[in-house]
Amino acid sequence: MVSVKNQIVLITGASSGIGAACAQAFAQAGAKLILAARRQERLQQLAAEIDKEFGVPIHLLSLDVSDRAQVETVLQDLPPEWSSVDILVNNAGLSRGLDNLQEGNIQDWEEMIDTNIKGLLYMTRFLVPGMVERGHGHVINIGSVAGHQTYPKGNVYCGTKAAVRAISEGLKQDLFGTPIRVSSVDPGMVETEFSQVRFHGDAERAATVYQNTTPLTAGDIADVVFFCATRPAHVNISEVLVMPTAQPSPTMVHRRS
Ligand code: NDP
Ligand code: 8X3
Repeated sequence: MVSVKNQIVLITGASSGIGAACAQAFAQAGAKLILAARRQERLQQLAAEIDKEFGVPIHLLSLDVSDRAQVETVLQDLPPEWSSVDILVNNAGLSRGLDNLQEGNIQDWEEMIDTNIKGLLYMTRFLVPGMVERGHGHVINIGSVAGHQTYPKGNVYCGTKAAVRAISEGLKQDLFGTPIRVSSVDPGMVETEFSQVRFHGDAERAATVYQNTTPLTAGDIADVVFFCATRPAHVNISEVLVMPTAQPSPTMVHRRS
C-alpha cells in the first residue's frame, strides 16, 4: 500500500454520502483535503468532525460543479499551498426522477447531464493539466452500475453514468505515456441521500428503496476508492463494479419478507 499522507485530495460532493465517507477515509490516512459542495454548513460540520478526529489540513470550497465559470474561478483562486491537487475524486452527482423517457421532466435531465457529465468534465479539464505538468496524479470517478446496465425509467441517469464510464476510459487513453492514473468506481445501491434527491425530497418513497434489504454503505465505497488510490504507482485500477450481495443486477433486489 502506498501512503497518501500529505497528498492533496479534492473531493466533489463531499457534503453527503459517498463523498463525505471518502473525506473520512483519506483524512484517517493523513491526506490534506479540499472538500467541495454547494451546502457549506454541511461541509463545515464535516470539517469540524474530521479536524477533531484526525487533525488534517482542510480547505473548503463552495462549488457548483455544473457552473463552468464558477469551477474555473474557484480552481484558479485556490491558494498556492492547495493548488497542486494529487487526487481528484469526481463524486458530485445525482439522479432526478424515475420516469418513462417519453414522459420525463426535461429540467431533471438537464440537471443530471450538467452535474454528472459536464461537472465531472469541467473539474477534470481544469485539474488534469497540472497533474500532467507535475508528473503525478490520479482521477477517481464515481460511476454506477447504471453505466453498465440500463434499467426501466433510468434512461437519462443511466446515460450520464454510461458517459462517465466512457469518459474515464477515454481520459486514460488520452493520458497515454503519462503516469496519471484514472479509475472508475461503479456502485450498485448505496444508502445515502441519493434516493431523497431522486424523488425530489419525498423521504417516504426514498426509504422504500432500502426497505428490508441490505444496501451498501457510503463507507463501503470509500474503502474501494481508498484502495484504488493506495496501489503502487504502476497499478491502475481501471474500473470496479461494487454491488450489494442482495442486488445481483439493478432490477433484482432481494428483500427479507
Ligand atoms: P448524496 O445525495 O448523498 O450526495 C451527493 C453529493 O453530490 C452531495 O454532497 C451534493 O452536495 C453533491 N452535488 C450534487 N450536485 C452538485 C453540484 N451541482 N455541485 C456540487 N456538488 C453537487 O448521494 P451519493 O453519495 O449516493 O452520491 C454520490 C455519487 O455516487 C453520485 O455521483 C451518484 O450518482 C453516485 N452513485 C450513487 C449510488 C447510490 O445508490 N447512492 C450508486 C451509484 C453511484 P450539495 O448538494 O451540497 O452540493
Ligand atoms: C445509483 C444506483 O441503481 O439507483 O447509481 O441507478 S441505481
